[in-house]
Amino acid sequence: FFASVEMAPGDPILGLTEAYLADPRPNKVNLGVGIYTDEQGRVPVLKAVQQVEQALARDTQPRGYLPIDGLPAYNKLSQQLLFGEGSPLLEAGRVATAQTIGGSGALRVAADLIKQVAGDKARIAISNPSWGNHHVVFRTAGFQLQDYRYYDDTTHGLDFAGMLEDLGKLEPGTVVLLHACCHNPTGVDLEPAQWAQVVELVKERGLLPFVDMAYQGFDQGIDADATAVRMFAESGIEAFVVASSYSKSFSLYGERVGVLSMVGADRDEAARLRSKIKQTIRANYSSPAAHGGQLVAGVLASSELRALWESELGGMRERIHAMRAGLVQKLAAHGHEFGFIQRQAGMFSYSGLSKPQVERLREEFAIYALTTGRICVAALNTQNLGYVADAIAKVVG
Ligand code: PLP
Ligand code: TYF
Repeated sequence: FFASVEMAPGDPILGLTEAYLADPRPNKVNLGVGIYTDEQGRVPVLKAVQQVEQALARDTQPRGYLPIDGLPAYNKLSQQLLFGEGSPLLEAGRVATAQTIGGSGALRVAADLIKQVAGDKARIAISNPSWGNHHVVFRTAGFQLQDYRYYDDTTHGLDFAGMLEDLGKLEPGTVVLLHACCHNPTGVDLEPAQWAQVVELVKERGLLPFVDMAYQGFDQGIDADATAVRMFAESGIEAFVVASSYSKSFSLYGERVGVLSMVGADRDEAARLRSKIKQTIRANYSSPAAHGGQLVAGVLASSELRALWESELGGMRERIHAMRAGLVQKLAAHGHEFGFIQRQAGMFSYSGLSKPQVERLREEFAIYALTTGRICVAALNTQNLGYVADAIAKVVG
């Protein structure tokens, strides 16, 4: 039966981690995968999360199924985090929200649902470049894919004119995938004034905005990083979609904690959307995982733990900023100008390193980065920073 099955290509990012793990050199550094590690090089367990976890372990709960759309408290608290407390959209009941299996699950559930509605006309425009799984998920769900210009490799910044021009040519009804903040893989984001222009264009042209927010709180803070979501909410646009993730912001990668929110024109449309979201989840995996959802909801529901989480999240954000500044400064001391790394945001930076330079980093220095030049600056710490900067200085000559 399976004799004709061909070998599928592996995930390039996760494959690089396998190579890193197998590397015996003691000074190795993994700047490949998008995982935040702390000063000791470990994936942190947040204190706020630990407290909820200990409470859950003390009063052992029965392990029933969650509802199809997840924990009600998780969904409600997530809505407030995304749209802001007292958001008129929430008051009007226009948002259908479900707990999903990571941000990836939110992307896939929404993709299946939108494909069902749009049929053969399902198209999506994705930034060039973007996270590779965006293409995989939407292509697999049956979408036609298009690129829009985004990154300018001469400035290591945004090609905003190109972006507007490309978005302005899309067929009405096209889905536009937008990274809310901390763009993966470039680290290049829009300023609020640029968001305002994109929101206006999307509205005029009748496109469906689909905001992917996997890094809320990793650049400037919970509210500032949600600027795009808040602007779409205030724009008068009738329909948009938000896929979000707590993998990074709660350091709960393996617990698969994500959120899908679909905004409809009114309460009735949102109720129909909610029914379709549930139908789609049922057809994929029945219901989400309980443990991670309880951890997040437990933190967000307690004002004390929420404050503790916000301060821990702030600590991660500040450490990333410090590592960006440190890398730029150390490279400058070698006579290399990398100031753009400090203008980029979040876990990633498109470093401008070429494929041969990245290969030299790996072969000569056991420093792993993606061949596109993407580095995860959240994997730098004061112990490996000097080594990485010296190595980069050597390969750029
Ligand atoms: N969207 C983007 C842009 C990402 O970088 C990631 C990365 O992990 C995700 C979505 C998916 O998040 P999750 O790990 O929660 O599925
Ligand atoms: O881009 C990254 O590194 C993260 C982690 O299939 C990731 O988003 C990478 C690949 C993948 C799933 C998650």
